[in-house]
Amino acid sequence: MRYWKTGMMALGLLPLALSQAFAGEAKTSTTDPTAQYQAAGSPLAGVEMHQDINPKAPPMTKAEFDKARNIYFERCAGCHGVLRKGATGKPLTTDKTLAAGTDYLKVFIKYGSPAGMPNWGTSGELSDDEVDLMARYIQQTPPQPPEYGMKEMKDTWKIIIPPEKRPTKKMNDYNISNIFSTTLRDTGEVALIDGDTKKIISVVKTGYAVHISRLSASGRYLFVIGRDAKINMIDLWMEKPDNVAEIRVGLEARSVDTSKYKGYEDKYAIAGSYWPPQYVIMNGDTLEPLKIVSTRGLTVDTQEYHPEPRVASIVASHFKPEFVVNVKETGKTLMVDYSDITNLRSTEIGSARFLHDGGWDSSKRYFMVAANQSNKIAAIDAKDGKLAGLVEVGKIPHPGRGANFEHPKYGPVWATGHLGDDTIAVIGTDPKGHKQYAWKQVDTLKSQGGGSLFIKTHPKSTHLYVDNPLHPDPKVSQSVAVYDVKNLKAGYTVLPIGEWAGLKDDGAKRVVQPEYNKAGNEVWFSVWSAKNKESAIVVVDDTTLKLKTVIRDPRLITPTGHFNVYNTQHDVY
Ligand code: DHE
Repeated sequence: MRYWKTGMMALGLLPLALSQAFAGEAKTSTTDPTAQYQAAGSPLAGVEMHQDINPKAPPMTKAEFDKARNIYFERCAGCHGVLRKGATGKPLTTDKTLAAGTDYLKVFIKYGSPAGMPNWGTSGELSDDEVDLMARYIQQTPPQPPEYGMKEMKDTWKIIIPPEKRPTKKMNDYNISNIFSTTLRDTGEVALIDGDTKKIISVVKTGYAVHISRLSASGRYLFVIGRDAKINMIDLWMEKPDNVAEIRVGLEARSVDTSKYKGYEDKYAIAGSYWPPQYVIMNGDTLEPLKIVSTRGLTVDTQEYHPEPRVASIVASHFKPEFVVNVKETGKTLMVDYSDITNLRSTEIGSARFLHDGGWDSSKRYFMVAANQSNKIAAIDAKDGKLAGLVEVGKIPHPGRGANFEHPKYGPVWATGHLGDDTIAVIGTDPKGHKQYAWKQVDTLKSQGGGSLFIKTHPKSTHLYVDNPLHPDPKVSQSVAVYDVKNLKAGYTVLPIGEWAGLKDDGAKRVVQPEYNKAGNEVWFSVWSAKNKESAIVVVDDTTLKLKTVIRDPRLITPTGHFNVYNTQHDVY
């Protein structure tokens, strides 16, 4: 609060036009959930980039420039974009920054802004010298990371075990449909955990700051993608499941999936990248890159060119041989028909900017995707290839894949929590049986608070779990709220998952991502602390809501997401 006042007093001394160019309505600090979420480091920090000299900008030595570039990609690029054209944060192009000048920019960086810019200086994250450095850096022409095409992909592509040398049947005794792939974020690995015995089967090396795991249609191959755009393909049939192929599809990425339509099972894989902004279709059993498509183009609303529209979530349609590719900055969903990749056809469905994460409704016909900074959920009809609805929800929806359940009054519904407020939006998804409620927010539940990332239920369960890992109060971030979907009015019960983990360390113990086992009677949570602190996985009995097991192991470093093979393979949530 004190910082806010000081910052605003300082901003108040600045020319009105300039403060308006950067201003907005709400204050953010570096501890705010949204700032924490989006300001994760980008692997582009270490990449050599082309640099133009800008004679109008304040001078910088090469060493200063390189240091500032690193800081920019570690703290700023997530919101302002690689080319600084603006993403969820304001544009920082030189026409704006040179006009603002060093002194103005320093105040801005140090104290933050009402529009959501964190207070990097007063929070202690950047020293005064670093604030000065960054103020000068953003007046330089943005350095451009290199493009990354077929040659670069092929140079990194490795078939570790060719398809003909792989097992012809399952060579282990694991119940592979109940294996969990747990992201070990900061070690660049996944832990494959036996869901029946709760023992770690193996820890497999993957990309940097590994992000998500997805399954092939058959459930045999596990695909893992790191933020450095490295994809690892793991064969679960091997005696000890391990990597059989790998590739780097770009310089920074978040999403991967595989073809699921009848007749195309395990045939193709697809990955989308943040940089360069493009997606690539690959061979499903070798990861050989086949077709790269750029996503640069025009925004859905003002229809202006955006040079850096990042590829966010991707899912495989169950209705057609299509991938559903969500492009963040342009606000467009591309239905990419993979039945003929030489003559690739794609239907472009416009909804709202900043498409991010999402999941299917219970019929798997409608993909519900969050346009996060637009505070909307778009319902994409995968059967008719069009926008079915665009629903206004709370502040910064973040569903993960969301939660489907039968509402006593509104019929089949899908729900999302929010990063920016304490609500859960419940949306009607049944245009046939409950037409008047379809694509409307029919109910709002109160949650423990903002900073929620994932919400989950299961067709066999009547419970709905909502995490809050980015809430500033540890009591909230270290616990989870559970609702009874048959009696939503009763509110929620809080499960102290962090405490149940029984860790001696004073780590952050952020409780993240509920994930059911195959049977739908257990729920797994990561208790996520820093790299140098102990973390754990807590398993809850879904019937009694009591602690079932804690998985503790020195190899479980920074566990975040976990993906049950069966539920991920079949989109059960
Ligand atoms: Fe994620 C999904 C992007 C930060 C854990 N994350 C996704 C998806 C995208 C995305 C586009 C959807 C993929 C899909 O379905 O194909 N995530 C981003 C970011 O850009 C962001 C904000 C910042 C960053 O620099 O990466 C970000 N994400 C995080 C985290 O800090 C989380 C909590 C911890 C971590 O491991 O990094 C995190 N994201 C996850 C998880 C999923 C995910 C667990 C998959 C959810 C699911 O149920 O499928």
